[in-house]
Amino acid sequence: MYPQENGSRGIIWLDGIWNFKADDGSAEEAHWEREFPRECEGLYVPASYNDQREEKRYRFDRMKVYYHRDVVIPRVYEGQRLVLRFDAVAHNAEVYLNGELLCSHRGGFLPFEAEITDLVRVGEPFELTVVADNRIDHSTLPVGNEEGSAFFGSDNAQVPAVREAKKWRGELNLPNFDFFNYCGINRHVRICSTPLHYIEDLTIVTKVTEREAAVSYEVKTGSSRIVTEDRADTSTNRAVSARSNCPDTENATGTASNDPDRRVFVTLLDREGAIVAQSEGERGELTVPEPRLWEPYPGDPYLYRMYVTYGSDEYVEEFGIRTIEVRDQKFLINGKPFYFKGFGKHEDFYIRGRGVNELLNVKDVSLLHWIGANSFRTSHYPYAEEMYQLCDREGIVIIDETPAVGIGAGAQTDPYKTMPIRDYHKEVLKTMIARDKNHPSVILWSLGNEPDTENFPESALTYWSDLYEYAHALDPQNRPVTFVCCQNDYTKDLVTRTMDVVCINRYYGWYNLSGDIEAACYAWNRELDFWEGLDKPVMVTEYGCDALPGNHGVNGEMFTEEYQEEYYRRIDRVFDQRSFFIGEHCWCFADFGTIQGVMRPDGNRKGIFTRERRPKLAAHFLKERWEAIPNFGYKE
Ligand code: BDP
Repeated sequence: MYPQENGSRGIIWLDGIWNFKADDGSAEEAHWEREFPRECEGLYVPASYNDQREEKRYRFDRMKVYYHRDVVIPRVYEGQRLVLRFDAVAHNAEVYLNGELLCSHRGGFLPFEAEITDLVRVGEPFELTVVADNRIDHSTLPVGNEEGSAFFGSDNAQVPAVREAKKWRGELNLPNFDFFNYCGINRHVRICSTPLHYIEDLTIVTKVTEREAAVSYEVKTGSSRIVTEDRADTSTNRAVSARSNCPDTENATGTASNDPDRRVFVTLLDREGAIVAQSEGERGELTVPEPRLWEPYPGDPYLYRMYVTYGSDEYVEEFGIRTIEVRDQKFLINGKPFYFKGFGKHEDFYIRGRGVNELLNVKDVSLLHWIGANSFRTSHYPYAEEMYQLCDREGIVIIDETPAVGIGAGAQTDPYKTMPIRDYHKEVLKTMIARDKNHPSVILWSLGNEPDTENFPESALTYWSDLYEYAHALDPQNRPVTFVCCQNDYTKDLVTRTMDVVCINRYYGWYNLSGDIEAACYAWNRELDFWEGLDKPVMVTEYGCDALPGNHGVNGEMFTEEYQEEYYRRIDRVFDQRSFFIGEHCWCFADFGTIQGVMRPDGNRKGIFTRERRPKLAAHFLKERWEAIPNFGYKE
């Protein structure tokens, strides 16, 4: 559950300057987790470490880095359950408390936590060390390239000297994806307090009938391990004093008890704070007469609040009432056909790298409103939770994507057989859905981006169908599920057509048919003829071209702002001719940092905005276009 500060819960923020040192090869032997070296630097958390200092290694090396700080928990937290929560550490992390391993975590984009109630004494400092590993390979998501070839390299392995040089160079950390591998403690670190018996999870599902909505909820409760575990052999004052605050330790089962002090009460409030309905018990259904539905901006993204109490614990969740359905080649929100206008994005900015950036989120959502967009995809990983909260509130629709990007290693090897990611991919999907399930802004799950589906179509079908079924089974709201198909031979691909929405990334007029927008339009038409024959709604989740800001030309050649503007203007006309075509996401919202390479002058420059968020020429065209396209009923 997202951390909350309220009458029963507190937060100790661990953001700020931490001690930092990159492994120089001696960390393991010298046990830096126990004995943090005195000679170290101060680095800011939360943010990627890569661009904070001028050290070349921080940008290029494959390595572990160590973070360290002292923490004191104020005495006012005595008797509370204490949990250390990391919103995201990229990619793999180990956390040590006073030199002892507390927990480890795989994957850089989802939260993890560990209870520390009985491991610390309030009022007394303890040491926290975090080891973050930036290494990517065939077992990680996103996938790293083990073949030693750069994503945007011009390496010609036919040349003997090149082959030899690569061998000589040895292991490099090479992404099999097009964004900079920003790493470290990228999101907030907090110690969160709750009462010893606490609300562990809340699931909300809404159903709308003609005049009312049924809001069903399920509350999971938990108990601190100091009251659930046999702690007879523990002699710390901490545990003893906590126990004495808890009269019924014998009854600590992890579910709500019959004790009237530990029952679940639920109150549903409207936006003004007026009580709409109330209930008691861990699960139930509340009725909202004449509900105000959550609608994407410029409609009203109306949010209700569910206030839950359990014993002395309380939690408030904002949620929306809205329906989602895919039917007759349409994507329906609240029963009305929705047209997606927007972008694929990145979490990316100067100096902070992939670090959580709420200020930038506000700016980006403001720019989405300005340009008339209504949606984006969290390409290519789950974003920081604060962004989803903002989008719930501002009425921006989200396609929520797992970090499964780069599954494919060339036509020779079947990635579904050689990459050990199947179970891990499922685990990531599960955690993402568990994290984001209550957000009204999330309307479609994306299982991954641009995997190989062409060279090993049968393997691919087995792999993705399994995940597709799993996502449907996991999501209490049963949202539609998709994955994003890359520019391959779509006639060979068997997977894309099995998804609820066909999502395609296409670069006609850029990587193919380069510089020829007329031919690009022709290719688009031919391909859309193919998709029209299937009974699925289709949208483009990426199309675009690099434009260097300030680079102009009367005849709009590649890399000019004019080319980018004309590309969108003409291709969008093709989309307008097709009724089953339900949306357009440009690639990309803003320029972003990526691995260096011959096609990447200072990053990927396909942004409609520059990296500092200034509009390029195409932004003005899109604004005019999108302001004239309504959210609903565009193709009616
Ligand atoms: C697509 C990828 C995206 C890239 C984009 C590009 O999904 O991550 O940044 O191409 O080449 O294939 O700009």
